[in-house]
Amino acid sequence: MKKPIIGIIGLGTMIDIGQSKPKVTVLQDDYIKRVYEAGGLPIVLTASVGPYDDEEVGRIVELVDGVLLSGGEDIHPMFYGQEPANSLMRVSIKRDTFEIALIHECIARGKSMFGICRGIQILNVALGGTLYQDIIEERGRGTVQHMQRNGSEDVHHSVALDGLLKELYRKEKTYVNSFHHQAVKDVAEDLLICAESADGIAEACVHKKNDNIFAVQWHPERASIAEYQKLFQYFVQNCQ
Ligand SMILES: [Mn+2]
Repeated sequence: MKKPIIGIIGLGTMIDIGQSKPKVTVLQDDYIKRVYEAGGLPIVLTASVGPYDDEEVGRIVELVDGVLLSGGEDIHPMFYGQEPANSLMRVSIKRDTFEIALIHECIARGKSMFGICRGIQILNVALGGTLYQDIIEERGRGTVQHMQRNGSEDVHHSVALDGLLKELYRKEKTYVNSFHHQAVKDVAEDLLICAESADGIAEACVHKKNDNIFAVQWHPERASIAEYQKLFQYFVQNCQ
């Protein structure tokens, strides 16, 4: 069987290379490795140029068998009808624009998608949902800690599983790592929440009409945990 080609979105940033500080597109190797280990062929997509027009986005989606929506910057609240709050961190309007177009194009062409961290948030926003710009600011300090201080190989808070995630994991509760200060607030109509933290934050979702489109709020790419790799295997299988 031919290996599916998986487009993964890189992050636009500045890095130090010797004496210069060029703007580059970077992508953590963890995403690339996990996709390859699960049987996919990873390629990096970038929002450093553009905005791409509809035809260009269409050509990119034609080329890939699935898209991994990776983690990264905050999402600009203009895309869900809000003004930026003081707690908002670095954003990339170019990347938001590209990913929203990509999500609609993937849905139109029946391509698989897997969202991680920022990925669940952009999927929700693209489909009409809203976000907490900052969980602590909007929900208070009584919430679960979603920005863990220990390493990403360690799991941190529990999640109650339902639907797709309950089926994949064959249990009702598990522990995940957590590195986010934003989260899904109003869930888009087409999405179904399938994991939730103890404070009621949406931690995973699946598209109501296409279960080949799903996303998690944690970082399964950062640790070699069998449960985490199951998500990549499910995604890559969907892409075949
Ligand atoms: Mn969390």
